[in-house]
Amino acid sequence: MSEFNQSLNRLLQQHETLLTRKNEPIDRSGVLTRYKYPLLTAEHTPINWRYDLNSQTNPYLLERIMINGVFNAGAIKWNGKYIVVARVEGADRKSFFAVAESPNGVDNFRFWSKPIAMPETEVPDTNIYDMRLTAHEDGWLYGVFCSERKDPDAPAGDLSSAVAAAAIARTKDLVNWERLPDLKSKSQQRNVVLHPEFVNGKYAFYTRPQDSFIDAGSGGGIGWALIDDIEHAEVTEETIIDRRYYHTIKELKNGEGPHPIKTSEGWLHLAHGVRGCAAGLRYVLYLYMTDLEDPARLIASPGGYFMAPEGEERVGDVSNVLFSNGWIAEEDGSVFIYYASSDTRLHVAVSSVDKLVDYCLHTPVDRLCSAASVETLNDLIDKNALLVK
Ligand code: M1P
Repeated sequence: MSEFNQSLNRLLQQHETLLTRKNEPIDRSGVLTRYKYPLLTAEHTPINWRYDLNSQTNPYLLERIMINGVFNAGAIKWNGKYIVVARVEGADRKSFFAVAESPNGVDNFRFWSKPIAMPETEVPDTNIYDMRLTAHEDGWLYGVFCSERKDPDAPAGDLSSAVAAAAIARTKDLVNWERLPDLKSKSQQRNVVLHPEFVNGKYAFYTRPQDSFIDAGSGGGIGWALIDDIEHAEVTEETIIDRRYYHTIKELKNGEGPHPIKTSEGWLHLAHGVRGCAAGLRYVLYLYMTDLEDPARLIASPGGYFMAPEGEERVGDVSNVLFSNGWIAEEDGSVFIYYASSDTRLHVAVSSVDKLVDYCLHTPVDRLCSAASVETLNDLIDKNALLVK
């Protein structure tokens, strides 16, 4: 066998070993169970996406197209399979979407043969990322994602300023997508999510108004807007349903994760919160709940974070970041939370609707100052003291 073929066989075998590696739960106590291995990384992308497999044109068997990371994935249970639509980022900084599926949701994820060729609007996207999937009651499967374009008003020489908008596409098979016009909004938007049900006969979006590409600024937090026509979606009225507050985990920015899960106690939401610190921005995940009849009315707001970066999750392309835009609620009540760490890799944590709702309804709220935190602690200590006489 030629040296090229030997190297190729070794590469294919190593790749197969990685793809079929069994995952292991690492902590079964508490509100969720993390898993030992990331589900998807750059190394999980197919060999034939990265290598030219022709010995004539690639005699050294080098990667011709390098992948930087696989992260922030939308998720859905589809024909009995656990599907993620991952953000795959090339070494050239361009992100695109690719579908991967697993038989059990915790390992053996395998990419479909080709990435998604997402149609464009008249104004081409420079970068697309962070798709939220919504199987809407209108019968379509929607993908709402961020479209990033260079700021047309940026002064000459400014090659960084960008504009973020919410892009909308829909599909019946996750392969062929119909692109609809972007969500029209007075402000820039990122982390926009489509609610799965009509509300007062309208489409409902979770929004995240922002002053500029990076800065949420006066945006206030996670917003809510009802839309008449999904094919010409426009935010006319926007109310803030989950506010940001000084000296909290979301003081700088927050954003809706995947669409909320409907539970008997209300809509269960997963979101990310951002604060600044000496090490830069720190992204953590938190939960909240809204009313079943009025999904814009906050009914539970547990204080603090629900998940923060741990161990290797802390380090990556953009360190100190946990981000989630996908989860799957099973019929048996279990919840698979697909979260990414440090804009590099995708993980799963498993919990249940019952535990997550219990967490939301019984974790004390953030009372926004140290003295109040001590009071909250002392209340619990005093209640516990009555039990241990
Ligand atoms: O780099 C961290 C995250 O930054 C952005 O999120 P947000 O708009 O809330 O700041 C997004 O680019 C996201 O993809 C990224 O993970």
